[in-house]
Amino acid sequence: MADDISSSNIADLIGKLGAALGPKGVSTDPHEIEPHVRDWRGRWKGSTPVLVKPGSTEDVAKAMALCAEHGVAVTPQGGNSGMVNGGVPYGEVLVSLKRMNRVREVDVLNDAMTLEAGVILTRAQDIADENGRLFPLSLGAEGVATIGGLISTNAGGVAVLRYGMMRDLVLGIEAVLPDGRVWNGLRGLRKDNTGYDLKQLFIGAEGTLGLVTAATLKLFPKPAVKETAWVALSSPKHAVDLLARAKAASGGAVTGFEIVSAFCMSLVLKHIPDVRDPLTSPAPWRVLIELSLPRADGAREIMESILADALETGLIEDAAIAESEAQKAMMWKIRENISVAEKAHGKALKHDVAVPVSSVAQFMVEGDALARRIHPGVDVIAFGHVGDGNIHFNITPPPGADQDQFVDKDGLHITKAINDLVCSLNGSISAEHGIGLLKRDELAWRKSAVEMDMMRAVKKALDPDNRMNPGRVV
Ligand code: 2HG
Ligand code: ZN
Repeated sequence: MADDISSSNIADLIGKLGAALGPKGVSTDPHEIEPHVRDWRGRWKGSTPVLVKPGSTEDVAKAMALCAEHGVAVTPQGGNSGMVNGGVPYGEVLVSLKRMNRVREVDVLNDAMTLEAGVILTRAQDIADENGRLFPLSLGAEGVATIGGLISTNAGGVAVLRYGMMRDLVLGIEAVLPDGRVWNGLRGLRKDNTGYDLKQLFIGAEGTLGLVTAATLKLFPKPAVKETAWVALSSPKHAVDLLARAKAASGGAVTGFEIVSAFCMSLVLKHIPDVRDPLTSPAPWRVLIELSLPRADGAREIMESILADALETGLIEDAAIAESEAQKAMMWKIRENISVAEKAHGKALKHDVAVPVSSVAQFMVEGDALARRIHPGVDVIAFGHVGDGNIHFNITPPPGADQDQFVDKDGLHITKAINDLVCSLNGSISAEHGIGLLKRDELAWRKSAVEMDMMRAVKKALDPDNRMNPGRVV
């Protein structure tokens, strides 16, 4: 790795960055840097000699060229809400894209908008809404996550079963390469068969190939109505069966299908203010179902008939349909705050895994038994995106255990066993959070040699000096 971090080289680089980007573009103030070198979950702490805050693509290009000239590595950062230790710097120059938050274009007839990397997801949703369209990506961290970070991690969230992941929502990107060259790939085309689809390399690359500075994103029609229900049921198997029935009975209108265990529910009730369970059922699972429909009339009947049929056949124990926006918001508040409640509860081993939807129930039952057998006393925080086969299967240490010791060492037997189970079901050890540093070593032996060879060849071709977020992913 051509990474010259000698202090005179760094001091020289910082001076040149300051001259090129101006005072707004560079900071060495420890107070300003502090929140950028910790992860959201409070598990990792890194360091950086300098925080670079470019205001434009030209600034990014200048900064990257200077870092290349000085042989210094770079870690890009968006909203810093990641979960796999991918955006925390460990001595690299930290580039935060947050100042780049302009709307470049909204092309309503083309159902597309072009935004800079620092635009926050909720703002992107609002811009679409103001233009009579929907930008469907939605997730718990949407108030802080940025377009650049969401692209770099190929974010998923709660609407993937209908609209896809970020990878499916991007028409074009602009990126700055490790040597400072700018690639303008901001094409708003649905069809473009002109060779390799290079933008896809940058999506989910976690900043290891270059810096995404802007993107052209797909827009969709706004649904006329959303019907939201909260369901109590006895097993993940019933949830998967309910999903299939809901999809068939609604003509594919299911836009959300999220499972929540009773333990998750108890954590949310304990740690999040002003929450109540819309159902009093003692059943061990809850599911949030959301249908998005183009017409208001008849929408309620579709949801009612799905639930009536499921009640009659014993698939569900109880159900409540939201009667107001406030009730819908309560259902989503519970779901979206599980991560926050888990954080308040303490440290946890994170497993963001995917299996085919048809194997979700088997995974959840066997995974639960495995974790408790390997480490008696643990609790399982199981929730997530059943419709995508993506379950968050987080494990908390037994009461009284040293939390750091558990997540960094003792609990790793559980992680190995869970991931073995996932792979035996033809699944993935990272569904939507990425690889970062956390899963890098495991990825290297989980993937086939030929797949790792191809990934390393791509990395070498675009970042020959290994200066872009080195050590992450590959
Ligand atoms: C969610 O679905 C997020 O709420 C976070 O992906 C999952 O904290 C987690 O494990
Ligand atoms: Zn998730």
